[in-house]
Amino acid sequence: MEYKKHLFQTHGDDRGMLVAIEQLNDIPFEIKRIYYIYNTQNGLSRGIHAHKTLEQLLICVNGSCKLLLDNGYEKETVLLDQPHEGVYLPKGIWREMYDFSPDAVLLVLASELYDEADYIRNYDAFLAFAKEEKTHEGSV
Ligand code: T46
Repeated sequence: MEYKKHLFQTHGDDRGMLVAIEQLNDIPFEIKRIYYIYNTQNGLSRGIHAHKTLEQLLICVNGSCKLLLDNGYEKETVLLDQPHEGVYLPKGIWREMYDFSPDAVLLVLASELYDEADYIRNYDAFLAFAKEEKTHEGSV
């Protein structure tokens, strides 16, 4: 699977902890947008889509949640429960976020501004996209 876990350096002292993330140094893209998700209702899932071009880094800066990741060929589940751990998602990964703890804050760094046209929300359309991408990779 094409996602990548990043363990960021922590700067700790007797006051507590600090994590710094620099675009293109710590993550492979320029950050154009930041958003965060919190107060997620118990038992609900978010995401349930893929992106055509967007790259993102997800960090659960407080609490925990799970990610179900799917590239059209294989699926993996990732637990996010460390504020210094991020998951980089390239384009073309179907994602579902679920099992949010009540205190979960999911921070997302994104490579592009918000664009609804970049979303693939239909699973069959996503499978067709993944197949097309794989065919293209094979021909390069
Ligand atoms: C993703 C996962 C991890 C905006 O107006 N601007 C934004 O930048 C975003 C992200 C959302 N919105 C609006 C669009 C919807 O009316 O906020 C509302 C909720 O967005 P959405 O249902 O897409 O949220 P999630 O949690 O299902 O998905 C989000 C991101 O949209 C998506 O890119 O990968 O988090």
